[in-house]
Amino acid sequence: MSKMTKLLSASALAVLLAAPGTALAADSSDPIIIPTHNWSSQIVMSHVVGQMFEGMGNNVEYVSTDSQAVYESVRLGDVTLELEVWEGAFGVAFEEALSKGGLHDAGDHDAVTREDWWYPDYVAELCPGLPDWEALNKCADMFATPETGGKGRFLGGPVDWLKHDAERVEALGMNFQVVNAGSASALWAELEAAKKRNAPIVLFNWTPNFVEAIHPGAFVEFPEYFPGCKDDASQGPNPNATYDCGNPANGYLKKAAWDGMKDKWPAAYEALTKISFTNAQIAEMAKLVDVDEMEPEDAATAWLEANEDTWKAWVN
Ligand code: TMO
Repeated sequence: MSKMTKLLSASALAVLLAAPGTALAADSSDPIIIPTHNWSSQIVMSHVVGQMFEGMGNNVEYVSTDSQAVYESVRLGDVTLELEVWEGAFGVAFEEALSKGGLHDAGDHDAVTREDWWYPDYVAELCPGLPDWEALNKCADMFATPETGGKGRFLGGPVDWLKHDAERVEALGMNFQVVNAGSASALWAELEAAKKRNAPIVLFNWTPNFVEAIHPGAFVEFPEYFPGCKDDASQGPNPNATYDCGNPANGYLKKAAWDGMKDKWPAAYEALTKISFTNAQIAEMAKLVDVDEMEPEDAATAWLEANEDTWKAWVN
């Protein structure tokens, strides 16, 4: 056996020893692919975690991805993980992908979430009986616009968020029409404009978000969410329809990972399972962009500098 061959077999052995699943395993130098979407906290959080991974010596790439289709991408390993799985908007897509296999639940954030129809405080004076949905429905004509004919306008988010507002309107027999905003910033612009004129508005909002620190308001109370609401017509107030309920008022916020992440990037995976952001931290991430007008990358760097005690515990 030549010296060269011996050397080669020694390095082959090292590779074997460092195989996935052993304590010696090092993260792959292939980039960890992090999907970003169209709301600020998710983009900032993605860069926060991406910069953490880079600090651990990993390579990271970001790819802007549809927020429903992303679960199929994680399942197939086209992207490596998802940092904000909101129960209200994405519970159905996430669980569908889970049942097909290829991705898994990588743990909950500390944050408790809610996503639903929402109005700024002064609207309660214009429409007595709020936050009850039936009271809102009685005021429907007040929310009408030329675009919606005689029906009230519900200003929904971009179409890749909640897919089933129209089904809910139908299931509950509401005199409303869903109009989707093109972007999150379009929602906030319409909110500001309505507020200046003291005009009725009901729009999609969520928590944690920067909005709660600036615009006092409340979620509309629909029939309470129950498991089965979204797939079993016989349950709920309308025995012939699904989606006859509100979104969960205490929804989860999960992380999801491609099954292959654990073996390919074990150290980053270990950190991912420990990551857990609070409501206040997520609202702050949104604020850095939506109020302070920072670029998401810079907001992430600023967040990491201000919160070392939080994240250093996750990467060691
Ligand atoms: C998906 N979102 C957090 C905007 O509701």
